[in-house]
Amino acid sequence: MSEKYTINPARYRLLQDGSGSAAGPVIYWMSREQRAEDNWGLLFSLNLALQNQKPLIAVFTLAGDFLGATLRQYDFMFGGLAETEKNLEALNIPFVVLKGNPPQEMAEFVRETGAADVVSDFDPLKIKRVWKRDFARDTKARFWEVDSHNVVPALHVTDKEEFGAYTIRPKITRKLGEFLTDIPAPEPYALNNHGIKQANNYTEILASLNTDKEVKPVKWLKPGSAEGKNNLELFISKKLRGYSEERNDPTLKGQSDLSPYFHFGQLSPQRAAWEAFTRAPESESKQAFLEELIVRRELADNYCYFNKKYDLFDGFKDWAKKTLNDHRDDKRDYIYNEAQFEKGETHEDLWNAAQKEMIKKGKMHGFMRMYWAKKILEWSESPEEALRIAVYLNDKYELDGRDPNGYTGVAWSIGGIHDRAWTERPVYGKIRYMNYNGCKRKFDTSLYIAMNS
Ligand code: FO1
Repeated sequence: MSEKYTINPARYRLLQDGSGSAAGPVIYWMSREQRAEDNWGLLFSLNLALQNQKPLIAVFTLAGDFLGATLRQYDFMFGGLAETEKNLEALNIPFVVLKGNPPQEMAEFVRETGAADVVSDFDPLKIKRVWKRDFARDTKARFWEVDSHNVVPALHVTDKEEFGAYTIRPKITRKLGEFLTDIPAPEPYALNNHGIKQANNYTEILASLNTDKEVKPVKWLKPGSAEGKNNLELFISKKLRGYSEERNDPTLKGQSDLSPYFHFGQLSPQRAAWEAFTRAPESESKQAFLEELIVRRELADNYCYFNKKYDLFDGFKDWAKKTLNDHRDDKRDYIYNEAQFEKGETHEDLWNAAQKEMIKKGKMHGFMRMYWAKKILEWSESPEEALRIAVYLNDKYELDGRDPNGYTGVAWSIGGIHDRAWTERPVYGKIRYMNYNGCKRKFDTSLYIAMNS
């Protein structure tokens, strides 16, 4: 189609054809990508609206209890949505927030407005796929999906679950020339005469949620697209050069701290990759950052999309299930329950410090998250219980919880997903082992403990 914004056709797909002839508006169903800029889903919606000379409305369906999210995550999310609403308004695009059961609310809104097209964000999480399935069954509108999260669209890279970074990396790398590009900026949409003037009161909405208010918002990281961009700029100009040495030292501030902005879609991973790729000098650190940002992140989406049991023991590979079963009855030196883990009351100061960092900061250092999850395997009564506790704590306290990256990280640590078999040992079997001395060799553990006690 004669499109104003050039979008690679591999980024979008028609989920369900519909009459499309309805006189109503185009709806962009914003969910994973909660931003006005660098958003292929929004640009695709603008192209549709322009082509069909229709109004365009952006809609966010608010689930009151999203996978156990607490005040901490909703506070960060609403901080970003309030800013995005203003950015959309500047584009003359109204932003409607619908509370209730998302697929039903969306189907109802489509009926009310007589919408012809609904555009959604690609998202591999089970909950989102259920929303889309239920919505599709209950609408006549044409229903699209756009991948605005992955540099190379997840369903274009491969059509199956990949074994590991080493198998997906070449499939991504050879397409980077085509997909790692700049992203056009949207222009104000003149055609909107919808009459919707809805200023959402996010303070009220937040207060109305019956979410766990014990997990307080974090203060050290401000939400929103502008702040996400600021942190990206800071990282590229100040931290990137030391990234490869410092990123695995939890006593340093070497990580990018961008994952909460990616998780809520306040910042586009492609924007981050493009800026780093075009502006940073060639270096090992730059390669390491792009590996994390592109290969590891896409591998996580690939795992969650193609393995529907991504947060279950049964989702592990046969070799891993066998080895963990072989050692199911091994004697555990220590056994803790969820509450003891949650309070950081184990015998080990290093593990307790990591748990305290998660509770206090809402973001445990990436290196420590691997060690932290592996010790939960070692000190739980079963691998299933370990997996459940790790996911529960990660999603309750981490700003970037409930994310494909998080589920994949826990499955790597406890179930050896994307990893290989190692020398067999008690409890772990052939799952890769990590220990205190390994941490001591990598960083100053007593400093880390002091920083997080
Ligand atoms: N996405 C939505 O479309 N609606 C919500 O109400 C919603 C709440 C929410 C709360 C915490 C959280 O960590 C994520 C939440 N998300 C919500 C999903 C988020 O936008 C991302 O799409 C996925 O979590 C990443 O795949």
